[in-house]
Amino acid sequence: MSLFDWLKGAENEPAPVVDSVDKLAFYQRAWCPYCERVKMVIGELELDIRECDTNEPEHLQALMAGGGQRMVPCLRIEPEPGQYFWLYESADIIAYLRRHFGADK
Ligand SMILES: N[C@@H](CCC(=O)N[C@@H](CS)C(=O)NCC(=O)O)C(=O)O
Repeated sequence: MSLFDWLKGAENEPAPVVDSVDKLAFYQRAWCPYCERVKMVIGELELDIRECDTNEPEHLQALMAGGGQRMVPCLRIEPEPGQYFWLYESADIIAYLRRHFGADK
């Protein structure tokens, strides 16, 4: 959510549901405890999600341009080809992965 949306009191748009982990990309970087928290759940659920390390300028630039913040972790969700939703906050990412890709999905 942008600062402008927040000032207007806009609700968070719900993250779109996708049918495959191929439509996800996990933006993270080393030494980030919040990223590690999400990675543990990705490992537990045995999900093969593409990782994008924001120490690489190309990935940092994509995150900032698309998501609007440099903060990691961030899950990029692609509900339609070329259309992206950027989900920030480790707790929200974990809840999303468990809900849509967990054992009781
Ligand atoms: N509440 C966030 C905190 C995430 C966070 O603080 N990430 C740090 C890295 S450990 C970050 O990206 N800070 C902003 C920056 O470095 O520009 C979450 O749980 O995901």
